[in-house]
Amino acid sequence: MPAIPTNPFQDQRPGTSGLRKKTREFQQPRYVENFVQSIFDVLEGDVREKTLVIGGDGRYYNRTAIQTIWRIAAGNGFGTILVARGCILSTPAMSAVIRKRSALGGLILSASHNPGGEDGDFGIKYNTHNGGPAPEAFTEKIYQRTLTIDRYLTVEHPDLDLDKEGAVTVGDSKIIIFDPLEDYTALMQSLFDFDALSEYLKTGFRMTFDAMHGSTGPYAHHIFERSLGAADSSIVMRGNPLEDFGGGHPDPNLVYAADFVAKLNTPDGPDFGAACDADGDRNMILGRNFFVSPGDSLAMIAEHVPDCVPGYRRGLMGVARSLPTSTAVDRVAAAAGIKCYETPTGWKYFGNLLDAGLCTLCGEESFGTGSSHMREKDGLWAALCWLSILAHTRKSVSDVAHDHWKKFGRSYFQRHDYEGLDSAAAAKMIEDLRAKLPSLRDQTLSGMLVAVADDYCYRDPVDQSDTENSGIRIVFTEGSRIVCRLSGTGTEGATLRLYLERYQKDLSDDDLGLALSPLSQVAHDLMEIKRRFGLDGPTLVT
Ligand code: G16
Repeated sequence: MPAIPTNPFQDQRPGTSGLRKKTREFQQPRYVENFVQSIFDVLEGDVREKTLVIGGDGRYYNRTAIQTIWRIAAGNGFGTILVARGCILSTPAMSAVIRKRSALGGLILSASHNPGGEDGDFGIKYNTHNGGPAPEAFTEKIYQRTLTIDRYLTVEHPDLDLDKEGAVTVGDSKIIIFDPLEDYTALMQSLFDFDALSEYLKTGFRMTFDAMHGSTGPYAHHIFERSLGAADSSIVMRGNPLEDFGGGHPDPNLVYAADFVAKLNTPDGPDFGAACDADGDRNMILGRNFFVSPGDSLAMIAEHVPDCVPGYRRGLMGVARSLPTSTAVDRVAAAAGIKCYETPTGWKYFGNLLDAGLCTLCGEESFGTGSSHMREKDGLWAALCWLSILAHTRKSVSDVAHDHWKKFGRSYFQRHDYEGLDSAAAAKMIEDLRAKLPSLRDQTLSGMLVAVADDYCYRDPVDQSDTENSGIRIVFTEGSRIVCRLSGTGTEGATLRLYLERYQKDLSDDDLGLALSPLSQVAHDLMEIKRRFGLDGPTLVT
């Protein structure tokens, strides 16, 4: 196999979820080759009998990179290389395929919810044998290898037709272009009662799904229209994958999916709406004139799925959420007598808990929800969970939420993002806040008594590994919290994420912004955001 000499790049350290950069950085000669070869160099054991899966979210440069990557995989001698037809494989579908076909791992080409195109973002993420994102220790090994790499292995072969299913043998490798919908759909059919959902969709109930021109469009058409037989063929909006996502920002939240939200916010709008990001792992849940915040969605799914979804009839083993995610699910866990784990940000931290059978459901404030059915968050699965809840209870989305709040109380929650900050100044702000933490304990801030002020350290209950500095938290005695950290997925400057939560046991219809303004003010003052960056408020609120 030809070994092509190369020189290392210094900037290939993976972040929260793989290596994400501007597309143009990935377009540099040997940039993709170096990173992919570094992954293969740190894999343990012989890959000749092993299977590798390759797919992406359909963004610009996917096809070019995939033609490069299958050749490097063949150059490294993988026995079987599975490439998704049309290069489209959502992140959850990748997880399903790896698990079902016992593959060694998979490469997902995506920058998730970040915009695509030549001036947009690109990314490569490696998922391991359990179908989940490579853990921190593994990504660090990859990074170390990128710093010393001096050659990559490849094969000489013309481009493959990536749109036609079939198989070709190159050297010792069999390359198979496969149907990306099959394994994922079968997995959903094994969990949900498709007959009941199909009946419900015939009762006049109206739903809509926004694929934001990312990878979930083909899955949504297949599942909602072909498998569930939804009569309304306009259920799926923006269902055709586009390399630039139609110029949009494929992030399903109130800001970037505003036109979708508007569709639900009309008197005769659909009863239920769900949207997914480009690679299909994030989701947003809406009712008519009603937004379900991600932490609430996790809690409500946890409350209902044992009754409403056949795949969870045996109950939940436990639940898990990342530190910044609202504590709503903690109360459902307490009522059910199961444990709730609090992890650092990043789906990779749920992997051990799920593998060890310690938890069944997990979720994050960043619009991610998932379960033990795979090792990624799964947007369409979340939509099917909600559809099942609505079909089973015959309630509206708003009634499901209000009934939940009546029973458990409500966590008012918002994330405030301050984007495009100078990286050094943002790091200094975090450092200064960290230094202040010991003096905050037992202090009263804006009438609230501080119970905990620290930088969260997580000890994985399975392998006992420690993850330090995973988010500064200031917790008040009455249950309110301020959590802050810098984003690990951005590609330009730094983004400060400020997570605000206020718990109220007795339901009131307080305005969300008003309910959280004392916390936001405390955070602003403590961090001196105005003095440091001249900003009066966040650039994005979700
Ligand atoms: C990734 C991770 C998530 C994480 C999110 C936010 O999501 O998979 O676990 O919550 O990033 O990360 P940050 O706050 O560091 O930007 P995705 O959907 O981008 O892959």
